[in-house]
Amino acid sequence: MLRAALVGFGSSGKTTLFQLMTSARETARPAHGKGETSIGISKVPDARLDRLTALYNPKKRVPATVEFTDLAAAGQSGGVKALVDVAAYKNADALVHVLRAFHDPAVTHPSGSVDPARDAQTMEEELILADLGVAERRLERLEKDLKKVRTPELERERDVVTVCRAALEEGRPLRALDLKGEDLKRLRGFQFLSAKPLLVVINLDEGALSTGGEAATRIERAAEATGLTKFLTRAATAAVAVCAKIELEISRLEPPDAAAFLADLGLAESGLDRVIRASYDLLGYISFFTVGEDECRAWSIPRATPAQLAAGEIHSDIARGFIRAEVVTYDALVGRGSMAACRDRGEVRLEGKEYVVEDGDIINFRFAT
Ligand SMILES: Nc1nc2c(ncn2[C@@H]2O[C@H](COP(=O)(O)OP(=O)(O)OP(=O)(O)O)[C@@H](O)[C@H]2O)c(=O)[nH]1
Ligand SMILES: [Mg+2]
Repeated sequence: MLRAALVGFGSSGKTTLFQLMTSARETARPAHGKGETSIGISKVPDARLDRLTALYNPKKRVPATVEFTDLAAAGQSGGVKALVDVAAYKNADALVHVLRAFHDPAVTHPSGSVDPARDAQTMEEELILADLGVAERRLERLEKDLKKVRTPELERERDVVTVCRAALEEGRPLRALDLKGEDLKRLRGFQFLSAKPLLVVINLDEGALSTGGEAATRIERAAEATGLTKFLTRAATAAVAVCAKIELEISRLEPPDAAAFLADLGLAESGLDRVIRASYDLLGYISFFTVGEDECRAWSIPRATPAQLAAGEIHSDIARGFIRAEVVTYDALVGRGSMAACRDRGEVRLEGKEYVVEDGDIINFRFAT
């Protein structure tokens, strides 16, 4: 499951977005007081799962999920340093920076004025500063350890962390570094915040969202208007525009009314759909499906995941006892109408554990217990 953590200055709309993403009402207590975190689950909308469910009429339909973490004023004056210690932030696959671009005299901005480009820059600096602290502490330790025993592994780690520290000192986030393979693995344990992919959610005025045009153009225009363009060209950074408050209100309407309101705003999809899709694109996540009369279910995995690892997403026993994966494409299954028909036409492939799972694959894992 993908884990995303919301960061952003006070009153930028984090909790509003959290509620929009997780349909949290009374069920999950949103974070208000300082230091309080709330964790919620978001169901990933997927028309393919709807179609498969219609085909199998299973007892259960289980969508893929994304976990969101919300913390009050996550990023304000030293707040980011505190994030380094919160497990949900350390373990997040991606950070979602909720950036205030809406104007509302009733909602005070902690810095006194609405300036998204400044806030984006400040957040970046805070993430970098927090990581710099982690890197420096680690280097001190490593130097001490290296005085006792010299191992190639310790030396290599010191070299990599030194490269990181240098980048951070120059004000560069670690996600902009081109680290590979073993070095990337060495860093994973530190859970550097500036190394995580960053999705910027621009929280716009209602009016700014409805100025028509394609969603992509709208985001570009918003990014330009808010001085974010330079910031967004960095590696592993993407943006999406929402109007959290109005979209939350819309999401609580009956579906036909909600669709009509979205259309009025010139939006083809809900805020939930857009933010989730942007997160999947940013992280390069794809979905595969398992189907049957008991359950039709979507699973999400990073692109280029081999079959055995994908099986582990379902259960470690299935990965361990992996024999073969029976694979059919979504289009083939929906086109033929049943697994049996696909089998008759030789469209069900038998794949080994190294097979790279494709987006939309329908998989039946055969395994030994
Ligand atoms: N006008 C307008 N108000 C918004 C929007 N999004 C959020 N708000 C309002 O701004 C206020 C703060 O929103 P929250 O979602 O609580 O902000 P937050 O980032 O969680 O704030 P902290 O938890 O204090 O850090 C609330 O009154 C929201 O209703 C928006 O898009 N437009
Ligand atoms: Mg909040």
